Amino acid sequence: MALETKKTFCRMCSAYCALDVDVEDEQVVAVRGDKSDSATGGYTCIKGRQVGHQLHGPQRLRSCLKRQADGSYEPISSEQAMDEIAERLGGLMEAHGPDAVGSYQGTAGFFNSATHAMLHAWHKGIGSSSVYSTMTIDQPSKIIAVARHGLWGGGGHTFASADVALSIGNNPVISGLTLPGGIPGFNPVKRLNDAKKRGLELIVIDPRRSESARRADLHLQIRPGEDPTLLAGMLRVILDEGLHDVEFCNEHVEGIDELRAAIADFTPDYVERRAGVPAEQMIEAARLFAAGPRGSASSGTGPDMAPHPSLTEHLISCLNTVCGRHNREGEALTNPGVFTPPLPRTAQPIAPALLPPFFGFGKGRKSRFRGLYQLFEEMPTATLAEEILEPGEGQIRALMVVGGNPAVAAPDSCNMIRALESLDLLVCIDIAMSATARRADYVIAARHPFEREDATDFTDPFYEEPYAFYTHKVVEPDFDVLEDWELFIGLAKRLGSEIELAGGAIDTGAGATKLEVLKRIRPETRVSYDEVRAKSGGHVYEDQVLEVAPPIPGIEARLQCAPEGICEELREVRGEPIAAEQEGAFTHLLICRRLRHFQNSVGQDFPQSQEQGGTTNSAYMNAVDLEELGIGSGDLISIESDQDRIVAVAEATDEVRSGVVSMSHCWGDGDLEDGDVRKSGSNTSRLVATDRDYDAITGMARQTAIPVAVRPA
Ligand SMILES: Nc1nc2c(c(=O)[nH]1)N[C@H]1C(S)=C(S)[C@@H](COP(=O)(O)OP(=O)(O)OC[C@H]3O[C@@H](n4cnc5c(=O)[nH]c(N)nc54)[C@H](O)[C@@H]3O)O[C@H]1N2
Ligand SMILES: Nc1nc2c(c(=O)[nH]1)N[C@H]1C(S)=C(S)[C@@H](COP(=O)(O)OP(=O)(O)OC[C@H]3O[C@@H](n4cnc5c(=O)[nH]c(N)nc54)[C@H](O)[C@@H]3O)O[C@H]1N2
Ligand code: SF4
Ligand SMILES: [Mo]
Repeated sequence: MALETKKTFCRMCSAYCALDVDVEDEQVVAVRGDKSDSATGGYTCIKGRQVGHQLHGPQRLRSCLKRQADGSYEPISSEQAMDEIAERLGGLMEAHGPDAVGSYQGTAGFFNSATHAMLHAWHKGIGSSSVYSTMTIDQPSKIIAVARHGLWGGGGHTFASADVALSIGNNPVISGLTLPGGIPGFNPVKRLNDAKKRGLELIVIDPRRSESARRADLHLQIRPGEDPTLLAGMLRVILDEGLHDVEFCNEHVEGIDELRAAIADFTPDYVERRAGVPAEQMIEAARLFAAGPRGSASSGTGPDMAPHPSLTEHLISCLNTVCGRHNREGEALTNPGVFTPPLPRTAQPIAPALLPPFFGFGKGRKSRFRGLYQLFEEMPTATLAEEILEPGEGQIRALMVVGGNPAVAAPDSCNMIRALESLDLLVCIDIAMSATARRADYVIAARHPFEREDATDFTDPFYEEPYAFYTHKVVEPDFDVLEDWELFIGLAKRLGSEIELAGGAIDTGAGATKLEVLKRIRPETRVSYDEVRAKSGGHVYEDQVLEVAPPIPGIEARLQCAPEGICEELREVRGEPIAAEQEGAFTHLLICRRLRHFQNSVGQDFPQSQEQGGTTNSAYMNAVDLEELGIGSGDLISIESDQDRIVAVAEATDEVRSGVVSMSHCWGDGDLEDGDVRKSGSNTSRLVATDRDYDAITGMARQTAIPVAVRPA
């Protein structure tokens, strides 16, 4: 067959780079960035360019598999697999109730436009609320911040129009992660360079001189985990010096005086002692940010994996609000969303009480652990292993893993592995034999993104323009695979349960096309799926740009600077001993990071990624520390936390200060013991405890700034 070039977008990370893909005989033979695409402009990374390997390489799952008594796997048809799985799920639910059936959705699940909604609808249909996802081991505190602070109807300042951007523990140059107002992950270097050319001042707060920090005008190299202290100090400077937007605050904000009192003791000297940022530098950053006049503070995973993440995120909201970084009446809302409902966007606060139930916390089903509750209609993932292992009412006995790899991703991963291995039934739908799949009773071969239709609905709010892309399939596999959500239709049909979506029920007997499913998930969109689907490639729907409307009269809401819990937690933080001044067994802090060549556990087996990025997740440390330990780059070290110990390969870097170890996650092949670290890396999640040092609202474990002792191995 002739060579054909097709347009699609990469779904390996949330940068969703637009691609031109050469296809011959249903094989991807070449992948290039689509230069004509207005969102990503031809940008791709080394991971995305190896998508052909991910699709057609020897590791690709080409059949569903069933685990045999001796631990080996035999191929099984998807129909037969669903028959058997449904039978076992039915039996377990009859014996133990529906909550005994749980699910965990991972990152790849979010990159399939239909999976998240279908998974939730399937769970509602069987009556089980045991839904878990990466949302609660990633940045749940961002949603909690909205729930406590409230939201501005007219949206916040975008990066494109910013004079200043404050980026806290976010490295979009590598991660591609876009957060509102932050450096866009879509073609990040170009967007950052363009912004700097027009005068943007970039402030980065990061313990590592990251690829983004290197490009900053001001880099505050904070001690890991001290963001609440530093941000409280910056807010104090802004409020003390009267640099805030007094008019906006008087009209729309509540609790500033209480906040002011709670941060009074976060003096520049205290911040310097505790967070390791020189007082003058902190003051300069506060003044620079407040000067604006446009621009936002935003954060990534760094501060959200550290202690007090929900407090940190609240302080970030406060920084934006007291500086009035919200669009006013008549200003342009450059991206109201394309796949969002056509609701009015008004210049007024939306009070927490008026937000949809999704934002609620501290209610719903109560976890059996740590007094935690359901969040975002899910249970907190930091409790999943315990919910599986602990006998009693609500114990999970069957788990469906969808586009995720909890064996290496979950906090306290050894406990997670024990939990996965103890299940009555583990089903994993994946495109390859992941560390989790290798423990499953049934492995369902999933459709690869290039074998699916998908839309940019997941990234819809994050573009700077009303951009959308609906991709058709690039290739059709000649083997038996399912889309993740087709598994749920198949199981619902066999169990006789329903799948009810916002726009109506799915006929589980007849099945549905992807387009039908998407329309039912989001029945009201600004631009219809049909219209977006009819276009080849990505498109900007310029007529969707809105002017922020006048406030709806009669709604008296204010943004909250001191909602319940905030001032108390600030005082708690202020009362803590200064970690840097304590003597103890733990001499270093291990921080999280992303690696250019790998996406969590994905890509560790890609040939070019291995060639350029290696086959391990090195422990990056300052050369002074290595010398003190008497070890060199490439030597094995032992890293011990109060939870566990791992072996890792040390690597010298001048990007972190003495006392810091920077190391990526999701490596190590799911070993309970030290595996071959040089060949498969080591799993930092083994060092993470779930039952100490967790966020009281989200249960988020301390996945960065982990106190560790480092020794030669
Ligand atoms: N210590 C520590 N722990 C962390 C983090 C950290 O920084 N430090 N980060 C946390 C964060 S932010 C996250 S998001 C999680 C990641 O947690 P997970 O999402 O659970 O981990 P991934 O490795 O991304 O798993 C993706 C899986 O999906 C599969 N896959 C790829 N494409 C498809 C597809 O199209 N369909 C299906 N069905 N499967 C597919 C891949 O083969 C892989 O097995 O880890 C968290 N854990
Ligand atoms: N190449 C690549 N891209 C990815 C991924 C990947 O694994 N590889 N994973 C994807 C996923 S699941 C996610 S959630 C996103 C995450 O996207 P980002 O949040 O941008 O992820 P990182 O690049 O790890 O950036 C986090 C930064 O926080 C810093 N940091 C660590 N601890 C602290 C702290 O205590 N305080 C502060 N202020 N900073 C701290 C780290 O040094 C690091 O530079 O990336 C996604 N994109
Ligand atoms: S940054 Fe790389 S992995 Fe992410 S979408 Fe773009 S090409 Fe794919
Ligand atoms: Mo993530």
